[in-house]
Amino acid sequence: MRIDVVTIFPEYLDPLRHALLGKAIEQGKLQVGVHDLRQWANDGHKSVDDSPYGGGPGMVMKPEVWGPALDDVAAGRTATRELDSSLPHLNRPRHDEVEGIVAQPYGAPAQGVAQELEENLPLLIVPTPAGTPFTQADARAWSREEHVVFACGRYEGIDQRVIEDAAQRYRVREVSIGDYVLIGGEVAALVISEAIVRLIPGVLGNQRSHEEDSFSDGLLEGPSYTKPREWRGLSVPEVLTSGDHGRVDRWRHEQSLLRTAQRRPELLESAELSRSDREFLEKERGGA
Ligand code: 6GU
Repeated sequence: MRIDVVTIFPEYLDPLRHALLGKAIEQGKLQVGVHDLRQWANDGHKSVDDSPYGGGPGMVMKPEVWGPALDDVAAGRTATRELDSSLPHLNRPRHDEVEGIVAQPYGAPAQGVAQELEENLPLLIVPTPAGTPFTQADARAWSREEHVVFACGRYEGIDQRVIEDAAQRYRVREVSIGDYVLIGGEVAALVISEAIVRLIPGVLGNQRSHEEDSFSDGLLEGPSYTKPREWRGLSVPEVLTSGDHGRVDRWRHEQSLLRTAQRRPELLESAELSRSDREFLEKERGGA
């Protein structure tokens, strides 16, 4: 996967080099480019925003700056700094060299079925509090993308024609990471990148830990414990030290149900609950 981020705060994206994402870069599973939007500014002041038509507070980001930026990034015409991993370089071959994968140009081919054209386009993610909610299902789907581009605007937004026009070169998604307002899309781009990259096969290393993630089955994960068995007068639940795997699995599932009912009751409506799950919750609700 390749991730490009266009932003007026490139340093804000430095965490992409660390920890899990840095490891993915080392493994050749991820390339990251961060691009300063001001490179595409076309006046002496390098201005990227202007006052909104129709009046009102704040500033709106200019189409004449964003348009060429997104054109260049879609076409791979960027001379900006590649983010290297912060981990020591391992000098491993990249996976596309090992597996003989040929790089695909992202420009529109001369012919082809409309749907195929659509499928070859890179994904443009525009973080905005006015977007559709970003979910684990999105993270799963996007972890299979070849080229993901983030357009980070300030919260007052980017001129909407930029988003409309970008649909000629990208599949465009305007998404929100929650019901609160951030100053700009940068932190959201970090959040979404981490959620996606950890699902690229081989990056997290442990398939089972994906399957047990909160949300994978529509429920929250229950509590976890490690040694020592007694700590500050608190004991680890007895079942976990019983060695009875069947009992452990059942207990963990019940803890998921209880926690979800308590903290995110709306999730239970769309979760696939068995008859015994429903009976368990009914009994708990009754305070039995
Ligand atoms: Cl994706 N962007 C911004 N700027 N603010 C947000 C957000 C995104 N999601 C919630 N608040």
